[in-house]
Amino acid sequence: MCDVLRTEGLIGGHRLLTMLQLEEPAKVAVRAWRPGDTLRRVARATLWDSNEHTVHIALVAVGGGVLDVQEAPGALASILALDCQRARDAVRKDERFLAALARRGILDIDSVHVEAWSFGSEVPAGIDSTRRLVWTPLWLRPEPDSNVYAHPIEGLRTIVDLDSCEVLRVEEDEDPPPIPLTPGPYRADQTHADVRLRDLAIVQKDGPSFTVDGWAVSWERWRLRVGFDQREGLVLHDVRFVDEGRERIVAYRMSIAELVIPYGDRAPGAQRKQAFDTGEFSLGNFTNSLTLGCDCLGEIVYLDVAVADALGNVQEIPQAICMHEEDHGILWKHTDQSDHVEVRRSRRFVVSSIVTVNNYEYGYFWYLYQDGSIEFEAKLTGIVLTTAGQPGAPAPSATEIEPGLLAPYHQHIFCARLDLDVDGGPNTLVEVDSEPLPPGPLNPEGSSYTTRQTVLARESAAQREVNSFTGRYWKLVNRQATGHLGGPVGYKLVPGAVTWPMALPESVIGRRAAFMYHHLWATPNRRNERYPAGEFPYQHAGGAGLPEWTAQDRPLEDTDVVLWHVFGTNHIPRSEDWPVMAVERTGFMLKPVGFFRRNPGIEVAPPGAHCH
Ligand SMILES: [Cu+2]
Repeated sequence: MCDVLRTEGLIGGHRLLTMLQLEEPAKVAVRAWRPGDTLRRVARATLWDSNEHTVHIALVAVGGGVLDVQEAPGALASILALDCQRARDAVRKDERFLAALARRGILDIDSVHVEAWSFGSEVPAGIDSTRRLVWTPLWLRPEPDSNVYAHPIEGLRTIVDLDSCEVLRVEEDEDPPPIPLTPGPYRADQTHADVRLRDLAIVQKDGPSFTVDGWAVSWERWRLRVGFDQREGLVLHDVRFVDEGRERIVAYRMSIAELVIPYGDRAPGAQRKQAFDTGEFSLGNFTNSLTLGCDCLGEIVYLDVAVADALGNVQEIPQAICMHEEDHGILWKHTDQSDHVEVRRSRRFVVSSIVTVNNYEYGYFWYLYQDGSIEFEAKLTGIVLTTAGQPGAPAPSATEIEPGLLAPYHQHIFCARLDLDVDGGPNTLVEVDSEPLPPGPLNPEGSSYTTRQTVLARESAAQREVNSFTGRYWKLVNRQATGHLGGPVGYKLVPGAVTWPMALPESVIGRRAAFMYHHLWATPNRRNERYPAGEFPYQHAGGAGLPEWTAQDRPLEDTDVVLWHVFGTNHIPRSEDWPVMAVERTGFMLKPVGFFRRNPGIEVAPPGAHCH
């Protein structure tokens, strides 16, 4: 693929490959496919010309030639590893920067950790706003194995043009706080951690209960295809459940389409901390190679993935996706009046991957359950971002975690793109609230309540927030497929930990990530509507993506509905998040509602010999 792009002169020199993705075929073509049919496989290459400042999208037939090249007017490419490297190299050689470090007594540039961060969209006066920029927060590395985040160098940063590699500004504040030199070690050889437990072995003497054929996975009654994308990372496709011998479709494609981290502190330069880890950094690039016994325990099957770099070199990431089974407590239990006990263990199937984006790790974990439920859980770990302040001074938007070492308040806001096809579709979106019946004949005792079900018939009506007072959930129903009592079959989206954006809607990040201001959006499925902040969020002023599409207010009833669920955490750091934070979780569940005749877990056999 990359060879074709190179031969055609589309990559090489100042022509860079920003991303190589599968151009997924139209759903109708996939649905019509039968074994033996050929379906043309096409790759989608996003190209950046750093001389011309243009983005082009090239479609390339797998094993064939270039099919199409189109310019994306006004777009800026996302940030590339090559960009970051060149920007850091330029900074490290800049005389003004070196002089500023020397004024702080730092003479060894190798002791300085420079990061290249996306810029937001607020370009300082005097800099051409059409340039593609990064800024560079700094940390000190006093020893080769130091935790650099313990030692932020506050009050000094640079702005670099990613394409010309010019250092455009060296920003230096007067009277900066001292560099904290408080400890931050977390490596075992530094901490000598010695709290130990006895061995815990996961033994599946007969092997795992799932089979893998390429990317197709079959476990228990679930059938699915696992996928990977350079931008979104882990993706699930074509998720089905075998019900009474019939494969029933639940989801066509599910991914985390955006992850944005707005910071809430006011240190100089802090207004730029609003990274779109998916849309600006292409999260899939940072996928870890996982290790058995550490990242994943038990009988593991791994999938390898590959990403292409800016020059079209393919880099394989072995063991990038982990698949395994977990015991998950009990699935159900009942002891009856005669003391007869029925109990079932719950086993869940886990597909996961972990990325490292600078200081943070994100684990994406999808779980399939034996009662027909699906869960997504993000696991947030790694090291909190740090800044420096005067020890003990008031810090209204940060936690002082060591004297003078500040962890600013911030939010991790995810947006899942859930292309569900409940029982094959078409689907209709319904909001369900529980509420007391009005006092009077309908509710004489005052304790009766009911559910109010509202069809969210258009895009404008489908921009919703959670409501824990009414136990609100949303369900996608298929009105053409009726369950055994005649009602439409459905799956419901059950929100878990959600947050609310603290940035004001009129702020830079409020405009750029306007999708944050609803927990639920719904759109009719369009192949080119893939990311909630738009296709090209890099330095984009905002308005693209969900706000733009849904302004059409398209009808949603009995159509191919895509749900966009916004969730995440508001991270007010604790001293216990330091020096590395224990996993924090956020996510959601999808549960069948009227989809099955009864609890699918009833078909699960008892535990057998182990139960005594
Ligand atoms: Cu955090």
